[in-house]
Amino acid sequence: MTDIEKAEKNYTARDIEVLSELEGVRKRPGMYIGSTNLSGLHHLVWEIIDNAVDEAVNGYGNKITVTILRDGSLQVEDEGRGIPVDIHPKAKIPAVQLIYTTLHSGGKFNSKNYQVSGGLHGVGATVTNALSELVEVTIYRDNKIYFISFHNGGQLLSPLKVIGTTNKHGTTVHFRPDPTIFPSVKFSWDTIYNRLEEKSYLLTGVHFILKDQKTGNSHDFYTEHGLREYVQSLTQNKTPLGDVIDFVDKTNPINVEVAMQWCLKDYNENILSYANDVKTGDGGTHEIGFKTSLTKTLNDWAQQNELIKPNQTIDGSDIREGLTAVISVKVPEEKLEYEGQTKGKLGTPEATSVVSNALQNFFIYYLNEHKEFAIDLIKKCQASKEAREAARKAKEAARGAKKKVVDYVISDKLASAQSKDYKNNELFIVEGDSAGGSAKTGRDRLHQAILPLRGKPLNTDSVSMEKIVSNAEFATLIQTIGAGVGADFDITESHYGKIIIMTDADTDGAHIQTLLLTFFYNFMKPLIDAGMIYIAQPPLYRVYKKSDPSKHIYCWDDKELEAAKIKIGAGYGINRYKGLGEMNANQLAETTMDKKKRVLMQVKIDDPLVVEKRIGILMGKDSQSRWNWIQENVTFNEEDSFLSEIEKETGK
Ligand code: 28F
Repeated sequence: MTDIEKAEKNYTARDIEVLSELEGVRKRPGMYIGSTNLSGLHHLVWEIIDNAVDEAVNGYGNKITVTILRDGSLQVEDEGRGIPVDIHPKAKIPAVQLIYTTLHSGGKFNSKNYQVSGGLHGVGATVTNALSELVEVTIYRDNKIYFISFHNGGQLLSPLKVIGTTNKHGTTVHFRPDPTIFPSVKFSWDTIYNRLEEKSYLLTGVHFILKDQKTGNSHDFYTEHGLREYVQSLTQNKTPLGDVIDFVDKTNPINVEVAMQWCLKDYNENILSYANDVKTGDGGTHEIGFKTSLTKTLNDWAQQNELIKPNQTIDGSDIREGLTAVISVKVPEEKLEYEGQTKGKLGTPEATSVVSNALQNFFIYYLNEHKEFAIDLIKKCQASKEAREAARKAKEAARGAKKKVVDYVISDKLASAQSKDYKNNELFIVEGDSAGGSAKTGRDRLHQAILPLRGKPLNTDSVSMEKIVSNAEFATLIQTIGAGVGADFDITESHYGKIIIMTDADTDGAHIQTLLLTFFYNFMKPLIDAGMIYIAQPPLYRVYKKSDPSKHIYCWDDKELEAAKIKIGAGYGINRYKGLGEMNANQLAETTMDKKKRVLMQVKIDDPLVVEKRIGILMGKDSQSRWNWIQENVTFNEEDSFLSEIEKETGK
């Protein structure tokens, strides 16, 4: 029998089955990690961290260290029991090899080893392995150091072996994502930093340490009072009404922990929820229990204490306006259910009543113990109701009697879209009159409206609603969008399906973008949540044939510039666009507005904690903390001080 025949014979059915499972993950990575962009790349990290977190949640180890190594690969270490290494009776391979090469082997289905686990139910390790070009697992248990490694998408490289003795216990996983799967394999310090910060709020008493070998940076996240500190960090730049209210209720197999705080001059409701330390961004049964119980409890208390008339009620949306709350439930494995495909929405039915009762019991007690606060809170809710009604009346009035005046204000600036098909209409907010003029000329008149902004809009962070609506630029913008503002904002009334911010690609333009985004975040946040806010990306360069300028290529970055020079060949010229005004109407339309050719960046909130803090620091009144943040996070280069003019290079 030849060597090849021998090798083939060795391939047991099992190996082929393992191959196909790993192959399956590599063929459709999106099914497991959502995408292969940077967010998908970091899912590999979350899976490994979640396995380490599961071990700590169950009481084994209180230190998890994440290191970005010099070569860009990543390492996660925990001080748990160490992944089991015993030979699995059926599969005839060590447990760790099973966990890293088969999809449904995590063993986390049976709750004997785990009370709660938030990961992809044990498939996380295999997914990370399948999508990595190298995975090395070092296990410290039973006074021995075990080592096993995989490469090329999860193929066994070095079978499990003992490489030393130790009195430590825990698991270390080092992995390098596969560059043939991920366009970028560059881990982001900020992304991992924010995730570990969030984990440390959810898991008190555990040190989450992040290190970067290249920069020498390191940070240790540790909280004693979890969610209370989480809410404090979310409201640090706001005007709090009362203290953070928090409680834990473990009287039920489903454990509940809530922290919440109301703030004034905040028109959003900021409710975050988690199930087994994994964010449930689409809410679910625990959030429903929280919201219904909060409304019922406050109304009952207000009635009992005769702070509202018998037939009067306080509206849930008025109660939740200005509320920052974090809800965290721990659901035993066998009760854990999700709605829909993602794990973003908790489906466990009894979580509703468990959270509802837990909140009601505590909140009634708290209100009785803090009558002053309760009265202020009810006043705040009534003020919210009045503000909402005032804003609605203003909107009705604007539509009614004073129609001409308002239309005059708008028409003076706005070049409106002819179509009434609001969903397909787009509003371009353009910096400056010259660009505004070109945009009006070059636009698709049926679906595209242009609102030129004169100068810099007002910084609206932590200013009152009155100041906003009396500011000409924002009053026009609010009327133009037509969906109200703040508490009265109703996204279904928006006159546009897309709102596109189009500014120069310079520091002034960037500043205007942040001022507009701050306004939308504070007063029309549903537009951001619905993904309706975009930033136009005008080209940076135009490379053209000097002898025949009709031959030209637009470029959006330096890589495209180099490619365009080659494509146009000898005798090329380059325009460097410093501002929209340097493009004529049809260049602007062709490159930045035409649906078929333009590049738009959609504004999304990946991490509410980051946005909340970032806006507070960058746009708030405390210039010292802004200065500190810029010192720590912004690297200025000479390019910023003078925008280098690209000379009209003669083609080489
Ligand atoms: C850096 C990443 O993955 N840590 C882990 C353990 C510990 C156990 C375990 C993991 C499969 C069948 C349960 C040990 N001793 N860090 C990690 N630490 N997995 S992953 O068990 C998986 C078993 O059921 C462990 C006793 N019970 C569980």
